Amino acid sequence: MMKRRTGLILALDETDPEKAIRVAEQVKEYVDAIKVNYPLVLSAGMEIVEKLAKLAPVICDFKVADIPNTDRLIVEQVKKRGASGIIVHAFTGSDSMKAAVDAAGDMDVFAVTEMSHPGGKEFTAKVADELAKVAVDSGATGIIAPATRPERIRHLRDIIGDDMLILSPGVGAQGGSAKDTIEAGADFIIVGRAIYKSENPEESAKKIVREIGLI
Ligand code: NUP
Repeated sequence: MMKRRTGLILALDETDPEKAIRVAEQVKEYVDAIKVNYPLVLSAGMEIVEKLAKLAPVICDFKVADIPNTDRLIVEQVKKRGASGIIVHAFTGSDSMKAAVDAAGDMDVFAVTEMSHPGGKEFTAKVADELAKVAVDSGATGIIAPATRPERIRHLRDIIGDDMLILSPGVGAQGGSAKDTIEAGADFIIVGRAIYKSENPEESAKKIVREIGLI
């Protein structure tokens, strides 16, 4: 299970591969992990995961959402590249979730519950409690829950208990606050644009880490 020091995870959605590496180097001492998503991988290729894994643990936010066999094949490929974690959708059901967790072995699996953007309320919020239960039953490491709605983090924490992790995106550009998110029970906050688009990513990361207040 990923270790918490600062409580900050960088969402590196920068699509210029050189700039992405530069930002990762600038902030590596302030983050517990670097999350990569399709924008960077589609621009830089999966080799970027291997490069970043030398700087910090890497979580692949591929929101895997398929039948069990395909989920398994995707997780195996991500694992081969040296990632420490992968994000999957729980709405595909317990068999797909279980296949992802089984294939992950010692790699962390995080299940998406309620999404952080306004549209997240239209569908995901309505079934988030059940999605969280699927995550628990499948043996996932944790869930993704919205920093834009701290009260929902509190509620989802009650469902999953204290043994699983909560990773919360939505701080900064989407309007959530680091402090409120941690106070609501998140273990880690995920921050993208507020760091990689800032004039001084290092200073911005440092400021957020201070606001989280763990170190
Ligand atoms: O519900 C979610 N909300 C969300 O923003 C689930 C996610 N995985 N994310 C991701 O977190 C999103 O795809 C992006 O990579 C990151 C947030 O980035 P930013 O809004 O801080 O720039």
